[in-house]
Amino acid sequence: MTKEEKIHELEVFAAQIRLETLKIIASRGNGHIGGCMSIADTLAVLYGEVMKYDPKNPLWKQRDWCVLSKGHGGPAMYATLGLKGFYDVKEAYTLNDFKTSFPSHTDHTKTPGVDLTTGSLGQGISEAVGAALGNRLQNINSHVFVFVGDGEADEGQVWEAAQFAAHYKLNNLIAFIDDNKRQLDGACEDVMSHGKGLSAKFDAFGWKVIDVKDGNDVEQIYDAVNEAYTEKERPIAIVLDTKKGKGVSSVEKSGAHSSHLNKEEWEVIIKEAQDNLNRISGKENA
Ligand SMILES: Cc1ncc(C[n+]2csc(CCOP(=O)(O)OP(=O)(O)O)c2C)c(N)n1
Repeated sequence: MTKEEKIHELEVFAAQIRLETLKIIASRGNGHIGGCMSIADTLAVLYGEVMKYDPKNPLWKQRDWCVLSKGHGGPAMYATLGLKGFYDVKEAYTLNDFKTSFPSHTDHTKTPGVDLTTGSLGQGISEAVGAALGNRLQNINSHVFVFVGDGEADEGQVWEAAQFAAHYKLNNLIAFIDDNKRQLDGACEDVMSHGKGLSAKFDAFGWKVIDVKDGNDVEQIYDAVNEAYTEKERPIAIVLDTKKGKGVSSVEKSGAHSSHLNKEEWEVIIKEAQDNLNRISGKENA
């Protein structure tokens, strides 16, 4: 397969993740569309190409790990894992129901393939750092990937984890910083500015930093991961310039953190995602 064909396959996968994520959230009626859509392309690159894992053996010791420190992106993770065969993706159409295996925030004890439990912002990156150190101490040759939100990066705990990871030279840890410029209450710049920016901060903490100009472009994300793999000493922060709600035009426009939609509104955005999938996969003219 050529690189061009692989990239196209990943674009299709990202569109499938978006569609399934929306169906999962729609089953509940409300949820974090914006923060799920901004990470769909990176999840597609990870689970479509980069990561080693076994859907039939989610706890395989040699696997790569993926931690959603911004745990409210759970539905995007459930769509990805379901599409890759960890379970039937339709099982996740029980989002947040009583006794469901698919809570709104990712929970290792409930969902096959979810590597760590997250949801209290700031904690997931600390858990990921521990996993990376633990895997290294066991001589496991793998990577731990972790998603951190730009709003989440207001949490002091993120920077304790960053300092620790640099000190222990955890080059098996790759953090994706979902720099979508928005958090729950509005623009990150207005709520709590990151000063010179998240790239400068991770650099100051001793990480290798890779800036991705379009964090919703699978090829740029894929190239960034390959560059990250060449780093021998430092943990790596891939700072993704993303769009909150990417692919859902109404949410892109509003920047909404959590969306409560009525039946008609759900139909409109699910149709948009289905149309996008058809267009990208080339089915619309078939
Ligand atoms: C410690 C903690 N405080 C508050 C929340 C509630 N909360 C959930 S998501 C969110 C905003 C996070 O913003 P960001 O990390 O930028 O996420 P994104 O915009 O990518 O969805 C907040 C405040 C939480 N989950 N944990």
